[in-house]
Amino acid sequence: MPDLILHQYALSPYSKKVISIFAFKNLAWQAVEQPVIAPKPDLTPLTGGYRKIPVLQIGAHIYCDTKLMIREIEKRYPDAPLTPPALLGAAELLADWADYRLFSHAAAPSIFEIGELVPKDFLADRAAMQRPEVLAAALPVDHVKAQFVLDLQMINRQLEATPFMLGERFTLADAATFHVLNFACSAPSLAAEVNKHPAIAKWLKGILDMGEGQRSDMQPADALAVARDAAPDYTPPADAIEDEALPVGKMIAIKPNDYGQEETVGEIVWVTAEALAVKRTDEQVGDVLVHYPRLGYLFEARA
Ligand SMILES: N[C@@H](CCC(=O)N[C@@H](CS)C(=O)NCC(=O)O)C(=O)O
Repeated sequence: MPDLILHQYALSPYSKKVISIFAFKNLAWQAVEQPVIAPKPDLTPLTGGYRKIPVLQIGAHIYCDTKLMIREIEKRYPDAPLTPPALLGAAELLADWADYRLFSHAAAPSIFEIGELVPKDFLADRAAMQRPEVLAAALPVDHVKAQFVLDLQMINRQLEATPFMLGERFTLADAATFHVLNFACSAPSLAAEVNKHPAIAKWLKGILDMGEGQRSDMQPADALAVARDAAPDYTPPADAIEDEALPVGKMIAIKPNDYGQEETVGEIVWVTAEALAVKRTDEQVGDVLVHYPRLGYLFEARA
């Protein structure tokens, strides 16, 4: 049975980012279908609260946020390396732009248009994930769509010059840009905008044609059993640091600094400059080690 378990759902753009990397590396992985809206009773025993999708599970190790899970996949499966070291900084910066800024321009107009494809309570669920001040400051959907069209021009300028976002080969920058544009294409008017650019359409098709790697399906209860039957490895990584603000052994609460601010509470096991891992114990799955990136997350001491 493959070790990689991805908790995802078919409409989830960020899941497609990770799946494109499974495809690129031709990895075997198990797909667990999670609900599109909260509650997620077969996910939160693993994360302790975090509800965003996807979540990567490897035994009793739980990885939140795609930027962290992709680094972990790269570490564990170094064959067919994803991004050459000389392009990694640029790829991570571009991925951050795609995940946040490009996604923010694609999300509202797409959801506005594909209303019938999403569950009845979807809009209320997503509105409840936002901080009220963000909702109050929401820009008109036509303006946001116009920004997306401008983003396409920048992407096109690159893809007319090189086959991939950073040159001759697929990297993290492609995975991140791909998941947003692929999602946007589920809305007919945004797909029409994308298809005005043959270089983008060709690139998108090339990534879709890579497939999904060796995918098999797993029941949520079986994934919980995998976590219950495994023991986390608490060994700190070689680049672990001491950080006065995040002392090992202390209890902390972790939550995203943008939307979907459900907390994970756990005991700090190790910290690096860019990530940390907390131990938590759950009645269904026993001890798990939950991993978070530091970029994009808030940490608060707990008694
Ligand atoms: N920064 C996160 C963003 C993940 C994210 O926003 N995922 C969307 C779905 S693709 C989500 O969780 N939506 C709410 C939900 O599924 O409950 C990451 O990179 O993993």
